[in-house]
Amino acid sequence: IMAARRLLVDIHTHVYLPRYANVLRARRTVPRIVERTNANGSREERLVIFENEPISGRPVGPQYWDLNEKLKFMNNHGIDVSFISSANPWLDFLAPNDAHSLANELNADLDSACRTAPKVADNSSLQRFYAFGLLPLCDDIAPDLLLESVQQIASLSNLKGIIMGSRGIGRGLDDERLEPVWAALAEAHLVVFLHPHYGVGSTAFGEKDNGHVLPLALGFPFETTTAITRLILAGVLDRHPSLRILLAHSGGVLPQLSSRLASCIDHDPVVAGRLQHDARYYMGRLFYDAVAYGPEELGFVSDIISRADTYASSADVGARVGAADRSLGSKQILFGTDHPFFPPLQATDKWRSVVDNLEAIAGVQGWSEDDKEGVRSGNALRIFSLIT
Ligand code: 5CU
Repeated sequence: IMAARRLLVDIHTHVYLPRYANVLRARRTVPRIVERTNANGSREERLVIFENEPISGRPVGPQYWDLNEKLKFMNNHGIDVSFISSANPWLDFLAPNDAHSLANELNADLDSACRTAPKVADNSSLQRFYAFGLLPLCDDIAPDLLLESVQQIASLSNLKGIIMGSRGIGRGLDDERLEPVWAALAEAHLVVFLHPHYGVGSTAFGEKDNGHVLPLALGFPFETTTAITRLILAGVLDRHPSLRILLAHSGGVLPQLSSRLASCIDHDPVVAGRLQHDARYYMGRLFYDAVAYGPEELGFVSDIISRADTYASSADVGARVGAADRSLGSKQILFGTDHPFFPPLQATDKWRSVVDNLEAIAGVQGWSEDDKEGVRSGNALRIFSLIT
């Protein structure tokens, strides 16, 4: 237990653990790691994780699986603590039994990596690593196996939540079969880190080769937006009031579209009848990473969180005027890097993606220094119960 100030805590940072990388190396279809020989005869590993991605994929190396490299990156960027999570596409592509046993092993690997990593300081109880575990989410797995994994993760003290994609067990996050899983996660106080992989809208991306730009800049955030919206519309947040969900990439476009969503629901009595609150209320039930790259975006997300409570019931409508208090909203936003993705193209001391996100936090109008410290560290330490 220690003071929350002047630390930097990264809650969005990934790893392909060695055990998982070996699974990808053994595969002959996507997702996979392939080895190729370059023109100069050198051998290189390439990661291919997206359907329709050229087999050349992208270069990968120890940054992706060696946690000593993660520590070097953290030291270089002044990051004290990282909440590491497996990177996409997790276990989505496996058969249920394989997913279940691999989830078990990877969760144990993660816990042990956190336990054996250094402390933040000699006199600190805080570790450099905590982690989000994995549920064996794959098509049509028996929910009981998911519940077993929730129990395993809850029993591993360095795992503070789970990372999850948008597919659930094949039918998305509004699938009734997931109901006991939400209940178990809420009961175990595990945070669900919701993260995209598949993208949404690729049929509108056209013929031009824009590399990974459209899938990552638009497809990823639209996927997160669709997934969390379906979960909200299915009443999951109403039925599980203590379920905590952290949205990747600052919630995609959900904050921007929340009033439009509310209006569309208002005009659809069937959907409206399923929900206890105006859609804007649920914006305050969520947590958001600060991986937005701009101060205006972070400020806007905090406004949307701040005003959420004024939509708790229609009787509160009058309270809405002037209700946006950025400071309040900042308490649900947490710094992240997305390491090892978005590496610099040329050798450089600091990664541009990290610097951009730190500058964005520093530059939000209306956030006090305390609010900014909160986003950089205090919020994470509070939400993950590492400070009292
Ligand atoms: O660059 C990418 O492909 C990615 C990815 O796959 N996952 C992620 O979290 N960020 C970027």
